[in-house]
This record gives sequence, C-alpha cells and structure tokens, in this order.
Amino acid sequence: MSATRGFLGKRRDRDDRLPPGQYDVGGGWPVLTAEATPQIEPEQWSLKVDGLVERPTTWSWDEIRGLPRSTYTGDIHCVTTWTKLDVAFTGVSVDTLLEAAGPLPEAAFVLAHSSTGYTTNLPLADVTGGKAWVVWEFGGKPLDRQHGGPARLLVPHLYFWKSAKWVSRLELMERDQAGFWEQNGYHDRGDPWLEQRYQGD
Ligand SMILES: Nc1nc2c(c(=O)[nH]1)N[C@H]1C(S)=C(S)[C@@H](COP(=O)(O)O)O[C@H]1N2
Ligand SMILES: [Mo]
Repeated sequence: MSATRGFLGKRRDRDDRLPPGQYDVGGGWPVLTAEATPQIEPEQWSLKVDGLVERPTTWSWDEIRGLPRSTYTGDIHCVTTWTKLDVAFTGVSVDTLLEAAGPLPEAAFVLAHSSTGYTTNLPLADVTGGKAWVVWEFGGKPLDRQHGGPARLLVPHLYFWKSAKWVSRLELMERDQAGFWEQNGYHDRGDPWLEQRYQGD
C-alpha cells in the first residue's frame, strides 16, 4: 500500500501548488497571443533597458547570451485558469540587466514592451530580487516563436500575461502606467495566489 500512499501524497503536493481557481494543464502548453506572431531573427533582436536609469543599455542577441545565465524551475499560471507545473526556463535574471543599467532612486515601476507593441506594467519590486527573467530556452531547447522566441519576459509569481513575449524593452518609470491587458480590465498586479484576475479583485 505504500505505493498508493506515495501516489496520493504526490497528487496532494501538486494540488497544493495550484492557486485558487486554477487547474493542472498537464503536458500541453496553450498559446495565448493577442497579435500576429512575429518572425524575429536573433540578429535583429535586441533588448533595451531605459527610462529612469543611470545608463540606458541595449543588448544584442550575442551580448545578452554572454551574461551570467539563470534558470527558473517551477510553475506558471495563466489567468484563463491553466497552470503548468514544473517548467524550466533559462535566460538572464532581470537583476543582472538592472545592475548594468542602474535604476534611479525614483524608479518604481516597469513597463515591459514587446516589439509587436504589446505592453504590460509591473512594480519594480516584482522584477527584482530573483523574481523575473528574460528567457530564451524552455526545457533546455530554444524558446518556440509562438511562445515568445527568440526571448520573452518571465515573471512566474504573477499571472502569465505579465510575461511579455518578444520582449524588446523594459522602461523604468516613477508612476504606474497600465499595459495592454491592464487597460482592458485585467488586474494591475495579477497575483494568482490572491486571485487578482480583473480590476477590483
Ligand atoms: N507580446 C505578447 N506577450 C504576451 C501575450 C500577448 O498576447 N502578446 N499574451 C500574454 C498572456 S495573456 C499569456 S497567458 C502568456 C501566454 O504565453 P504562451 O502563449 O507562451 O502560453 O503570454 C503573455 N504575453
Ligand atoms: Mo493569459
């Protein structure tokens, strides 16, 4: 019977990792994209950190891949109620990028921009302290184009709409400015454990 207990124990662990109102999507990975999927060659790709920083900085594909790498292993949660457990993304910590750019003391928010025009806003505190990455690998393989390749933002402790695909710019600001979904009724912060799905939640 120990095998059965082990199985149930494992199931319970997984259930504990599901935020309220979420289900385990299993092996699949839905694609959610508001715009047409762009074809971005790595040679054309760049990422800029600017706004309220001491040193506005742009990294090319080769330059960003030369930075110290960091891997996130854990779960991701989409506001449409799927959760994907035990994913692994590799890229660079946003802390590493901000160390280079030097946020000014008045910087308190970030607007993440995709090269497509998609935007999403975050408190600076939600992308610092090892909580956010710019990633280009999923499960050890290059990130698929439909999932934001060559590189996307990853902020896994918030609902996945905060993880801008095809990220091209992190703009540091003093005041919060709503991004694409936030202007369309989604919650400003989007903490899945507090079930902050829509404005007013
Ligand atoms: N540029 C861009 N980034 C985006 C989106 C989008 O439409 N465009 N959708 C967001 C939403 S709502 C979710 S749930 C995730 C989906 O990522 P996936 O398609 O890799 O699952 O990307 C987020 N980042
Ligand atoms: Mo989403």
